Amino acid sequence: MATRKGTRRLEPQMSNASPSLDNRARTRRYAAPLAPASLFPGPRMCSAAHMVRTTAPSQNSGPSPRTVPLRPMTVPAAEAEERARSFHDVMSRRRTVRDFDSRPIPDGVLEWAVRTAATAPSGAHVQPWRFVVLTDPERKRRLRAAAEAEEREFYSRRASEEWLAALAPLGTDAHKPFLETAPAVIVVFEVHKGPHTPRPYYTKESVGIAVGLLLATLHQAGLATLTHTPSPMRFLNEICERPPEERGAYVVPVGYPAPGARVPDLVRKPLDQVMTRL
Ligand code: IYR
Repeated sequence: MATRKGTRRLEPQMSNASPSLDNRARTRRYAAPLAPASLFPGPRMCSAAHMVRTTAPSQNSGPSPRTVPLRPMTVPAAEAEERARSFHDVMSRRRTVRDFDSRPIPDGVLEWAVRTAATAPSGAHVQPWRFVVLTDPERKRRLRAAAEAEEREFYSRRASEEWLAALAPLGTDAHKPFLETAPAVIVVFEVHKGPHTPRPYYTKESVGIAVGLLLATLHQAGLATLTHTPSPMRFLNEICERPPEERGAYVVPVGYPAPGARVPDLVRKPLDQVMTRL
């Protein structure tokens, strides 16, 4: 089979492709449609540390992927638990915040957070995400007005009694002042197949992981976030000037919490309720 730059021959670790598929079958499965070559930049630009070979080149009779040396994290084993614990201590203080201060977000933070989000693994390395950062007050005002219109429908008609009961401990309603008071709102879109974009795979999983990294980075930088999910989200395309192949998935207000901000008294499940070892 001819080798072509840009042909997908790497398999992201999140793929559940059957290990029993032989290499030719995998190549067929992953070769079409072609991702733009720009998704697989040359070795010097490539930071795709999550990509792995399907086979070592010397044992592979078929085409082999372009590879670069892994830049492994070098954490001494004796420090691993402490590193994990200290990251947990930071992340365990993250809370969804609904009261924001007008204090501006320091320069560069949003860019680093989006860069970090965009390091997420994605199905076939398609990177099916777009982060639209809104800071213009008029744009945020329009966003709030449109989101509140959807939410009024949700709270008065669409939501089941069961759903409303589940939301009661959060104290949410159709009012979304944070969409204006937060100094920035990041609207996250899934990017589907379009005139200039390839078909994505595992889109929700990929974008969900990216948003997790976004929230973690912003929290680490001292900023508060809210993961807001108005439904339906089609109105986001017009406000964010995005084409129809992009679908709004998350609305993330970002900023410093208001002085004296309070959050619901929620308890996280302990380890034995979320982890099973076999
Ligand atoms: N989108 C509504 C309702 C809502 C739904 C869930 I699931 C939440 O965890 C919180 C709210 C709203 O934003 O109010």
